[in-house]
Amino acid sequence: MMGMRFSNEEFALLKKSLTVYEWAQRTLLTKLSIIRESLETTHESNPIDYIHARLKAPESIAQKLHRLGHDITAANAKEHLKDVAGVRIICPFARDIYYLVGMLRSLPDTKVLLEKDYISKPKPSGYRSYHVILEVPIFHCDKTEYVPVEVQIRTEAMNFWSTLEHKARYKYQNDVPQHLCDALAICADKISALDNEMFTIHETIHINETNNKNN
Ligand code: 0O2
Repeated sequence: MMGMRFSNEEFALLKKSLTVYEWAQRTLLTKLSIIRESLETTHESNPIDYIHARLKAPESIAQKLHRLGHDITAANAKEHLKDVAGVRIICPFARDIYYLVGMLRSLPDTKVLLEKDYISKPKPSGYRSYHVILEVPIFHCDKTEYVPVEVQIRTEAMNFWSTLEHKARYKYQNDVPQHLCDALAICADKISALDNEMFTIHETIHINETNNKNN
């Protein structure tokens, strides 16, 4: 267990670098809240329901470094982990997720480092979400540093599933009994079907509204 923690010296270094991640996260959140407000005025229904942000806890950073086979140091966290700063965007429908990904790609001076589409290709667990790792420029101490922030974009239904599955993995320390894995995988498919059905209903309502306006 001791091997899975930062030494005091490394912990002090990590705390310093966490400040930079926090600045990057805050900068991105400001950009996203401006996008959200602007969409409020231009779209009939906002493609962003809400936004949640978290910095990975030092214990989780240590566990992930250990899992990946790296020494638990602040330098390794910086080099190997791209999700120390995380932002989660919850959208009404899957279509909105792809729309927002397009927006993230167009953000000026923010680079896209990596994209993972776990919606068109869900993980074997059933996990669905779209991940974009952005590099946010932060000017500090006379230089610009590009700081990674992982953005996870998903629907409320995908988030509901993911939260429960995460809880199961935490409770069983990543060794979730097979019958629960199977039940979760079935729920993931049902949730995806539900998302599609809700979207169809939404589109029907929208078409009827438009027809009524035109008549
Ligand atoms: P936390 O507590 O959310 O920060 P790896 O983590 O090794 O699978 P990688 O390359 O870091 O791989 O990124 P990946 O797989 O794209 O996903 C990283 C994050 O996505 C995870 O961070 C989770 O938040 C989420 N995620 C990915 N797969 C699953 C899954 O099957 N179930 C759930 N509930 N979430 C998932 P952390 O560090 O695991 O956890």
